[in-house]
Amino acid sequence: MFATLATVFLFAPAVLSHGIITVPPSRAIGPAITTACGQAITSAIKSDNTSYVEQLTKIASSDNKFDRAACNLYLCKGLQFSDNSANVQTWKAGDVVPVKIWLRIPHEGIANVSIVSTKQNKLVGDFLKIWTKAYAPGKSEQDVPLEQRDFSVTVPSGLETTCANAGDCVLQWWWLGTAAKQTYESCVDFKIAASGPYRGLEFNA
Ligand SMILES: [Cu+2]
Repeated sequence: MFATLATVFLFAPAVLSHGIITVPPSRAIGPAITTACGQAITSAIKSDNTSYVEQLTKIASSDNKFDRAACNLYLCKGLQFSDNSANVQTWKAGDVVPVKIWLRIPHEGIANVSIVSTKQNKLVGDFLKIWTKAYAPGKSEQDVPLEQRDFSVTVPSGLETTCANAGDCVLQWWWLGTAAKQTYESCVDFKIAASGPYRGLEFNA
């Protein structure tokens, strides 16, 4: 009985809260994240794929297989493109993309959705969505306004070069529970479709 309780407490932090993009499908674990981030990180995300970055950072600090250069926990929680290369969305400018967030347990704070260049871990263009306060209030998912967890974003123009190749850019949902001091990130891999074959002719005509 004590062993069972101990186990429950040991894993309790992993099941306290949290969130992830469920639509479109977001980055998941695979062999590459274990190579980059170590088995402890893979196991933690496997047991709770809605966990937060600060917790993963703590876990990484006690795993000597964690490779700081290869695993940036503040970019998609260290989840790797090569584990997700079969799961890439193809969009073009102006596409309206439905996004669903599973807010398993809320923490009130701030959030945004943006395009991030993965090589530089830098925002590309403007936020597609931004909540500067009152994001994810309450105690259960039902307390969170629907438009904070079920919304759409419009694919901006100007990404045709930067995001031409899968893996170069992600759609990132970022959430900080300001009181909880917990950061959540979830990433969707995408590429921008090449322009249609007649478009250049139309513009030149
Ligand atoms: Cu939490």
